[in-house]
Amino acid sequence: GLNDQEWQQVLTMWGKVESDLAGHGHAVLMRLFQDHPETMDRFDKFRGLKTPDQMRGSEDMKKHGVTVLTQLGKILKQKGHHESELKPLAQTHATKHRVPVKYLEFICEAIMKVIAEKHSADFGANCQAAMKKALELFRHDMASRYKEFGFQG
Ligand code: HE5
Repeated sequence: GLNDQEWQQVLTMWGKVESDLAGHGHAVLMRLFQDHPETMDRFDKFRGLKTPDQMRGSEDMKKHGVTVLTQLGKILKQKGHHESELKPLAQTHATKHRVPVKYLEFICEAIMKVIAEKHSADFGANCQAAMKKALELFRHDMASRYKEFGFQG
């Protein structure tokens, strides 16, 4: 797990993400789809988006970015005691959206990259390490839940 100081670093940084949740969320999805185009296949809604310009202009993508980061923020704020927030998320992602664990890793990488781009001055090595740990914990616990729902992911 993370210690108090690490959680504080994570949540302080998340406060900066929340200053423009839509901008960060949209950038995260753009980055995810650019680095790993196969992840787009999970989204019926985004199938028509072919070019970076179309993605940039998509209100649906912007909206979904807010949805994703809002939920992740709720989870991070539990500082590891996130069972009740995680369970419904794992359930839909395992049984309905069928999002493999690998894709969760990809989106966490995209989140790290977007924060690094937008907040380079405030995202030093310690803070990066803390955020990485928090996202790894999230993924690890999602993966264990996936197994309970019978999704090997
Ligand atoms: O499951 C839901 O609520 C519990 C529905 C809305 C929702 C989705 C849908 C939420 C709150 C999240 N995602 C949150 C979330 C946090 C983590 C970091 N997601 Zn989610 N997703 C939804 C992630 C990670 C993640 C990675 C990938 C590839 N997610 C996805 C994919 C994904 C899809 C396909 C959907 C349903 C389709 C949709 O809403 O498209 C606009």
